[in-house]
Amino acid sequence: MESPKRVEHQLTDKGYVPVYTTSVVEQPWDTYTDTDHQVWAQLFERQKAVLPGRASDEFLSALAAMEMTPDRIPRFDDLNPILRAATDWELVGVEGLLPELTFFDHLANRRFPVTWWIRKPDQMDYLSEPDLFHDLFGHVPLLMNPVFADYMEAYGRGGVKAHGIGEDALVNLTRLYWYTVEFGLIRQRDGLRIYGSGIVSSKGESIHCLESDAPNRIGFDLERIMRTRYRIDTYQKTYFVIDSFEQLMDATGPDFAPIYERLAQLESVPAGDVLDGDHVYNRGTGEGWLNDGDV
Ligand code: HBI
Ligand code: FE
Repeated sequence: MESPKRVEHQLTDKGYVPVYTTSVVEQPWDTYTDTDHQVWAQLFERQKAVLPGRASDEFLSALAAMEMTPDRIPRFDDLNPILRAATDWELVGVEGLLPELTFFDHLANRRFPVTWWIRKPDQMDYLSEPDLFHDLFGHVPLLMNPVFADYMEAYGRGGVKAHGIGEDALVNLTRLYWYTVEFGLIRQRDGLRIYGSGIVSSKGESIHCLESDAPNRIGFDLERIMRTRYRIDTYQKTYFVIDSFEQLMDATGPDFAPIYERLAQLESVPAGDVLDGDHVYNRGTGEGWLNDGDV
């Protein structure tokens, strides 16, 4: 396997992180230390304790269907047959963040890039780039859900197209990823629930996003989301709520080119704003918000 080439430290939406070009690597499972397995176990148990009643039914049933356990870091080779049988997705091991086009191309081909290394014990609550726990526990379970799996492929195809259109289109599309795939909420009969990966892999935000009065919770609106800036280093100021994964899939149906053109004429929206016309589930108090650094 070709050793991955570290390209440079790029300012991405997760801060200055190394970005790799040689994307796929084998999961070096035998190199994981006892500490790595203990970090997996601690993060896994912590989320298993905090997610019932908070994570969406689809996430919880998909997580169970994947049969991952806290005992050891799962082997990608054990998980891929389960995932392929469910939705024809597969995991590929990567070194870390990928150039956007490489990332989109993986998604467009039903390959989810999972970082092979796991965070250190002193990074339990925050790290600047996605590690194995964020990707495998946060992103992979919902790929077992056929509708969400289709959305992720459609998103990848949209990303490849947006890459050809230009930076503004990519910014709009990255916001859509951020406010759905990473930090999305879904409405269930028994209340709002989490499906976003950045939330389900974080104990603090799993509680904050549903129970704090500080953030806005606003109904999903594609163009509103594409205009809305976001935070990369704190809890989100606004969470967007979908009614169903079908709603997400339908939203990616139309050609985005006219939408990008329309949005290019409009101001972006600060992360904490509430607009006329928003379907407001909760108008946040804004307690604890920092007024800098919305990207
Ligand atoms: N690369 N490995 C990896 N994982 C991601 O989640 C990822 C990425 N590159 C770019 C990226 N995410 C975001 O900029 C997306 O919005 C494209
Ligand atoms: Fe992620």
